[in-house]
Amino acid sequence: MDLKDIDALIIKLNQELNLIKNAKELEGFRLKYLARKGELNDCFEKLKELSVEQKRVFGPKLNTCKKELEQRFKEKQSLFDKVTEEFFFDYTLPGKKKEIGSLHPTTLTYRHIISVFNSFGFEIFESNDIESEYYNFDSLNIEKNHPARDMWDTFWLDKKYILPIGSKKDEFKSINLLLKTHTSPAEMRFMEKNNPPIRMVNMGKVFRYEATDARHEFQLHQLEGLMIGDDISLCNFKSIITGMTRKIIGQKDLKVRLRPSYFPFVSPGLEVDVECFKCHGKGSKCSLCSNSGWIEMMGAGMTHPNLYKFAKWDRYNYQGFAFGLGVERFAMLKYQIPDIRVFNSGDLRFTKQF
Ligand code: FA5
Repeated sequence: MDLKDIDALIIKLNQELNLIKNAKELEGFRLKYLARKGELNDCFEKLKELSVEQKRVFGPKLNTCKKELEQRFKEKQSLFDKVTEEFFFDYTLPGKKKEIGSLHPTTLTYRHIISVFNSFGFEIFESNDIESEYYNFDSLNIEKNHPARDMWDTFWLDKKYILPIGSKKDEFKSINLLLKTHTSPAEMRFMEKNNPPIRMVNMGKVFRYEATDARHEFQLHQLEGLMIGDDISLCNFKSIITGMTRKIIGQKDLKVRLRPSYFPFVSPGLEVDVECFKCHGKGSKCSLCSNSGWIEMMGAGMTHPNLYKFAKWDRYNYQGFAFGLGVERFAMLKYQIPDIRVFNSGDLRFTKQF
């Protein structure tokens, strides 16, 4: 290597750098000279072949040359970045529209249902998704090993993962926990803290270990209602529930039917059905109502006096009714949605319609 060659290279590189007009050319320059396999690094490789005296002369010269070039490269690069930004910013383009979300139909429906009950003087009570076996079953008059427990296929929880903060491990060993299978545990939790007259609604997520179809989901929302006093009758229940269902759905002449059923925490027990909106009660080849012409909306009945004992009330001769309705079922009816599985699908084409 000749000292003159290096001087010539420095002059050549500076001239090339001056002529560069855009970021693309600048990148080409970097790859050709400054990159790891670039020509400037080749010069450093060649240094190894020189004598010690020559290295003392050429080494510092090459280093200074590289630093200067890198500095000028950076200056040019920041200039192009600025120019590119300004050049490509088109002030005439329309602005980006910010998407505004909307409420999920389940939320819209339960808010609507709650507001209707609220206007009738029902107070709102909140509860947890995780419940104990006692509140979900025992305190609702559902004895251990009673076949009625099979009505709710249960997700039991492994206690080792969910010990509440501050709990003593041994004390907790005796409590079986589960994802609540219905909102009825809220009845007992409320009754333990309040005395009649009672008018309460509770909204919650419930979980069931069961297969899905057009009417069934394994995670759904229920709304529990409880009204207890001295002379609340089944007639009161019928008129309140029929009136409210028609009001919530928005159809004055909606066909509502009460049918006998069994739940251990009510006596007598009932189920409330409405006419299927898909087949209009005809019940032929209908996947929604399984050809029955009716869709079940809620379980209900007159509160069982045993519950007053579990709540440790001073006397047990009160009368009242309770009900647990499926919020998604109400939403299906209100918005004519023929399959419950779309609610949790996360499909924006569905949710954007509300
Ligand atoms: C119950 O859960 C009782 N706790 C209701 C009750 C409350 C009875 C108070 C008496 C007194 P059932 O399992 O039938 O009952 O559910 C109540 C309602 O929730 C059903 O009528 C239906 O509207 C809805 N539902 C039940 N299971 C599902 C499911 N898998 N998917 C969607 N909705 C459901």
